[in-house]
Amino acid sequence: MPASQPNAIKSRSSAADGYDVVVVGAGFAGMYLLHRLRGLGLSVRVYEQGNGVGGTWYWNRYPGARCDVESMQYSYSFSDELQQEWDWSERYAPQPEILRYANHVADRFNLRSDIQFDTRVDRAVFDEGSNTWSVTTSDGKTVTAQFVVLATGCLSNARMPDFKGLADFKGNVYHTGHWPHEPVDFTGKRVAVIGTGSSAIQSIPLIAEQASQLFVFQRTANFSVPARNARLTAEERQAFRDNYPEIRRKAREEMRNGIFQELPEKGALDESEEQRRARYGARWAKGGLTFTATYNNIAIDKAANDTAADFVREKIAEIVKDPAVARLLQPDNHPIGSKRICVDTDYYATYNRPNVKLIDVKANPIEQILPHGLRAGGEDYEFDDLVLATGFDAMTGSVAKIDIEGRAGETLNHKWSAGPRTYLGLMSEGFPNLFIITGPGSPSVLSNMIVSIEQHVDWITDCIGYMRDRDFDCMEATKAAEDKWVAHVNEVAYTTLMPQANSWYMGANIPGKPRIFMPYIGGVGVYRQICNDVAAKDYEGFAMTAAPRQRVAVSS
Ligand code: NA7
Repeated sequence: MPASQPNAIKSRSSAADGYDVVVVGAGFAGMYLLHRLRGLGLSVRVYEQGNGVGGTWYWNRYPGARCDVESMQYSYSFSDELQQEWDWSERYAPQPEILRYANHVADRFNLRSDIQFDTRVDRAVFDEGSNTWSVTTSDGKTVTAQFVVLATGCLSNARMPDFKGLADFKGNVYHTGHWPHEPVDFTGKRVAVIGTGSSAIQSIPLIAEQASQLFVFQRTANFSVPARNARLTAEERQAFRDNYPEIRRKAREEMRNGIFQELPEKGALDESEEQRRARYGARWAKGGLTFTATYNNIAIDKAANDTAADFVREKIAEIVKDPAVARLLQPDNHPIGSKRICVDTDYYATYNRPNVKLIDVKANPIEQILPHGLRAGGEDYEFDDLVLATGFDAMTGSVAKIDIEGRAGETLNHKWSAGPRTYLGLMSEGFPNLFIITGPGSPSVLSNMIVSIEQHVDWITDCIGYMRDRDFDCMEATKAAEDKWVAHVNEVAYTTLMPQANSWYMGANIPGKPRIFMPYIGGVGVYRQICNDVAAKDYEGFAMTAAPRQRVAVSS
């Protein structure tokens, strides 16, 4: 993919008249999109509510925050110089390093001049007469743009639980997704963590090292596998760099989740108990997300899935000394992988520390937060600081915060009230010229996000270029194409075990949110091919029209 292109496309507008494109969010999606659209010669404004670039990696600064995709793969591929020159220090990059990388990219490609920080997009209204959007921001200004692209992220709307008494808690309250920018020191403090998802599992071992007492309030036990994180050697980095074209191609085209890895050839039940144990043992020793790729049917066959789940449950029993605590930590209500498995460093062993106590809040629900602790199951727990590792209103939460009004005054929130509806995850019928990056109905959170982001950005850029070349002003998903896609996304999801869990993929973590399996599970390779075919057939399933009117500004 070219890093930049000649200014061959007509830019309709300057800032005074409005922009060609408004982008919401300056995470990895917004940054790359800005770079590509500039390459087309378009005027672009990016609005970012944070004070810097990086999105997810700007906000999630909790102790131990780390990507669960290996750093050599969780990185942009669009610039070979960039991937050859950036030195990742560890197998799994820690959050500060990913944020440094995001800042490096912003500087290297000179992106900041078109990003307005500390500014939220509050409202976007489509004008059917001019085929443009009016975008209102938190600084009270309104600009117009032909296109709006939501690069708002899938895990960016932190969910504050509505515990009774939370506002009266006297100590510090931290949400993992809104962590302070200054270091937080728990030394000598009594700390409570609510939640045992990925953020909790990464932070608990580090908080436990500092705190005098740590209470972990667990509602649902999660499967976690060791990261086996380590420093990357120069040879390991070079092995990737030498083979990047092939590794990236395979990740995009051949791997369902966009992560280059060894693919399993067999099903779990095709081997003997002994062979299975050896294979699971080898994957456990290697560490990382690919544990669930030990066999090719773990995601679809419950009996196969049980063999992997049992292996992890046995490991938990081996690591955790107190059998009652081990039992509580053993997940028992969902197939392994139907919630994103966690990747940890010393998570289960942390429960062997004398200063760590696990409390089951499924059996004994949290009744209220007290000024100096909380009450659960009739028992009071006293602590100084409270960490909410309670997750996100995932995939749709950040979109829903923007008041988006499409054709005939219809709002996106109203249209999506029974669950998100998109064509290819890219557009929703009734909302012309509005693109979503890694939206519901695309592989997004089931994949290496950067692989999916690059694919969406490239597709959208090509599409806008196509429209400009042909003087199309307006593009919209058709209802028929959208209905068919929604049915397909749903149908594929139900061929797997994924919908069996009360996961954030299903919207199940947010009270009242419709239960729809939101991401597309067909795999990034299949999905890419579908998107390419649609484009090759002149954007089949999208209606494109030209409006007979004067262009306000034309630049070469
Ligand atoms: P997750 O995975 O959504 O985890 C949130 C955790 O918080 C989970 O254990 C929840 O239990 C728990 N939770 C939420 N609300 C409550 C209440 N009211 N009471 C008790 N426990 C509660 O979010 P993370 O930030 O850890 O990870 C998100 C993704 O980021 C992760 O999947 C990776 O892809 C990276 P529940 O399971 O709902 O019973």
